[in-house]
Amino acid sequence: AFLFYTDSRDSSSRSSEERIALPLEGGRYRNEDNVPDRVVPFRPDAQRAEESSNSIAKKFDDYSGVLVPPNNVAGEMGKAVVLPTNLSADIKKLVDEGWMNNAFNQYASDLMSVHRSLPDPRDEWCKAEGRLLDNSKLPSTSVIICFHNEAWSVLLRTVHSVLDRSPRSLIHEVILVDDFSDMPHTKKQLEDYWKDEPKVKVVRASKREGLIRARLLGATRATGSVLTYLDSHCECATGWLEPLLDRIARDSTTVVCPVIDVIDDTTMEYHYHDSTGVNVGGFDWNLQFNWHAVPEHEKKRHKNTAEPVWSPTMAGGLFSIDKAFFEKLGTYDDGFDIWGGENLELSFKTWMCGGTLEIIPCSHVGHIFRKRSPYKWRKGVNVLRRNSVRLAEVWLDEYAKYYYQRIGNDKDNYGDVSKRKELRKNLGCKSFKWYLDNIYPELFIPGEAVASGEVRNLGYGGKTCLDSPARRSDLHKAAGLYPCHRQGGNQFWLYSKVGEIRRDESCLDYSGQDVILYPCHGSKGNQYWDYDNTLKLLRHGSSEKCLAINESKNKLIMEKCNPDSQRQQWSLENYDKM
Ligand code: LR7
Ligand code: MN
Repeated sequence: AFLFYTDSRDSSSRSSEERIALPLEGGRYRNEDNVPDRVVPFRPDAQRAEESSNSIAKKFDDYSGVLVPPNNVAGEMGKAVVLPTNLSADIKKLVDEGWMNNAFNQYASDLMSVHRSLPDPRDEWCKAEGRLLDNSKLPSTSVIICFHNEAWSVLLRTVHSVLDRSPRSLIHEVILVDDFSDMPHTKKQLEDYWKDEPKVKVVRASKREGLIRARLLGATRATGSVLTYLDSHCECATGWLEPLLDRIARDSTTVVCPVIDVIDDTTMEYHYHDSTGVNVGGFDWNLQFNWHAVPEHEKKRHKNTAEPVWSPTMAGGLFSIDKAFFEKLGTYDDGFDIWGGENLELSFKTWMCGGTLEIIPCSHVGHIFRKRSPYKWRKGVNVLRRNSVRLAEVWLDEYAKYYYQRIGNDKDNYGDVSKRKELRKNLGCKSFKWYLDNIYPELFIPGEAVASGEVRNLGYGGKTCLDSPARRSDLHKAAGLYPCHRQGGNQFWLYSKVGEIRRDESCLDYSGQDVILYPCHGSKGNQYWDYDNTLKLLRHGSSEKCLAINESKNKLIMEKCNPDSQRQQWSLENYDKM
């Protein structure tokens, strides 16, 4: 169900891309800034991108390469802005700077109106009479948008899309929380721009707080009875708000998320999911959020695909919650830094402490997904790991160990979580086991595996381990080998009862060519590995060959089984000790 961006399209940002961290699974990162990988969007079908391709580019070709923003004609109806290839050096420079500063094509955004039109992405089902409570019965909401150095046109478009596409009576206020930005346009210029709009308020953090504490700051200033959070690079589509508020009006313990449509980082094209393509949120034992298809047990609860669906987790950035319920749940752990982990915290406690988390297919909001963080992270601290350890300590009970295994059992300093534990106790929340059994039964539980840890080859002194490609987008590429490092992460594997060698939803797979990682299918065949703990061989199901390393120790190969060849011998950590 995943499609991944390729990096080739944004060659204009190559120079800044070189600085990005290559994340290793297991929460370790290859650069010192500890910048995590971006959340990967679920991509709606590629066809639609084709359809709405180049009309704008044609128009721009007439400008002989000189484009001066704001142009205000580009991108209408959510169409792509495709810059001509013959840009003058001056313009090219601006385009490059836009990429550098924002990690998306700011120049393309600047060419569009801050009120640009979008297609109506809603299913017909959503528009039927009587589907929703009357507006007069809905609560109004404080919309909270936190930003750190957001691009001017993108930030304004986010706010205008809220104001332009919501009934005014339902917008109690829009709170812009400036998380200590230093770009000049975020200062007086921003306040001046909104001075005649009483609903828009600007709140400033006095130091860099990070997204999570910035959101809490927004919440303390908000006076509406519902809080709606948005990232600062969104576009709300027609009818986005009413179906969210409708659910909360009916039950104030329901936390709701819109469908997150994709605004292309290069062209600003708005791609939307129709209701048959809605995904729900999950996570893996690395405590990383992921998307997956609506499971069968959930489909069965519905007559129509546009009905609200239960979701084990939320992506984090876009949701509405009753303010009193949010406070009752203890908002966010304010020991979380910058970014990450807070979405799972809120998801787990919503379910475990008496609420419901839903994705509302009738509500659509676009979000610019980017491939790297444009802003600074704290040096020397692995923020994401710290947040995740806090999360695991408080909410995961006996399951926390599966996360710790993935980080080589190195919890590092995660601060004091006693207050958060107390909160959980006072709320009388259910166990994590209850959550897994009832809300996320499809998650693979590592404890059900036969072995867990490294898969070490015994040839050449036994120093080589099975290692996965670092990036999730390298799935389907050959599985790798690397000197054993004993830190979990990319060398952490599970050998399942049914003979899979797996990590999360990926399985070691051989279909006659390279040994690769492929989504687990559960039907043995190419993913079946029979381990003989005496001979140490890993015999492959459908080919009957054995897994081996080549003589240069840099490639996995499949050979006719030969118990005497050390290159075919493997030891599986914790075999039968699980
Ligand atoms: O220090 C910071 N201070 C901030 O105010 C860092 C960031 N921010 C702001 C930033 O300007 C932006 O508006 O916080 C927001 C989120 O940061 P992004 O957009 O750089 O990150 P992201 O889009 O990858 O964020 C996703 O994951 C985060 C994990 O903590 C948060 O939960 C974000 O809200 C979340 N975004 C979404 O859920 C939108 C859909 C992405 C998906 C899937
Ligand atoms: Mn974002």
